[in-house]
Amino acid sequence: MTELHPLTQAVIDGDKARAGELTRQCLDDGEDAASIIEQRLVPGMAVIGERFQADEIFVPEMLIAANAMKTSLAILEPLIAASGRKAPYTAVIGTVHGDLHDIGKNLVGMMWRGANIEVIDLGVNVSPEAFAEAARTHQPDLVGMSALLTTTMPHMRQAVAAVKATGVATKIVIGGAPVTREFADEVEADGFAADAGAAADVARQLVGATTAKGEMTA
Ligand code: B1M
Repeated sequence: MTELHPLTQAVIDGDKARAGELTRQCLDDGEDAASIIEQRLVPGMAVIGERFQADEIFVPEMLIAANAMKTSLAILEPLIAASGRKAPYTAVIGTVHGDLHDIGKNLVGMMWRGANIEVIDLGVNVSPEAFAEAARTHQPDLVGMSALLTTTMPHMRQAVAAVKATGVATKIVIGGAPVTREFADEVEADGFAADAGAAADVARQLVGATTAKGEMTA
């Protein structure tokens, strides 16, 4: 088995202090911020996603890994912003109207960031109109919607319809504990993911299949 880079391993281990230290070391060694994200951090989150899907780890470990990656990103993002380089893909994400649950949505957002997608987080209780407005404003490659309550799933249907009505060429991914693939088909979402690891896979498939902005590296 190929040995992982120490920074990749630090993300997998959820070791925030080491992730920060190794990120600075990579920069000192002359690696550029975008390569550190693509070659060191993204592979770590990909491993985490696979382990989560295989039930080898659970939400706490995933959050801990996500926080280690956040520590590293906090160092790198200002450098990337200053260099004018952008992640090749953009997504907006939110929890639908009437729903205040955001832990799962935040995990999906983090996995998407880990897959080199810029994520604009609309927060919770997002109305169909607000999703549509965000689609018009940001022209994202992806729109992600999360719902945790059976009572808020109907708002998801309205939100999908509102985004489609804008005519923006984007792909809509939905998920959340009560959401099923059947429901996603019924409301004509483009993708469904049962968990955050699968959400990263679905995102890669959808943007990879429909845009020509570059290769996803995860
Ligand atoms: Co609420 N709650 N809650 N709650 N809550 C549930 C969801 C519930 C199942 C608990 C229960 O009764 N057993 C139940 C819903 C029943 C139903 O409708 N089927 C419920 C209820 C009823 C309520 C209230 C109505 C309670 C009340 O006030 N009477 C109320 C509603 C408030 C509102 O939203 N309007 C309420 C409130 C809350 C808190 C605020 C206290 C808190 C939320 C805090 C927060 O999110 N900041 C809360 C919590 C914590 C839960 C439970 C315990 C945990 C949810 C969670 O964070 N799970 C939950 C019971 C449970 O799930 N066991 C429950 C961890 C998280 C990582 O998983 O969010 O499923 P999850 O996300 C997963 C996947 O679903 C998927 O990936 C994630 C990672 O793998 N996923 C996506 C999620 N979004 C995705 C989007 C994608 C793709 C995948 O693409 C874009």
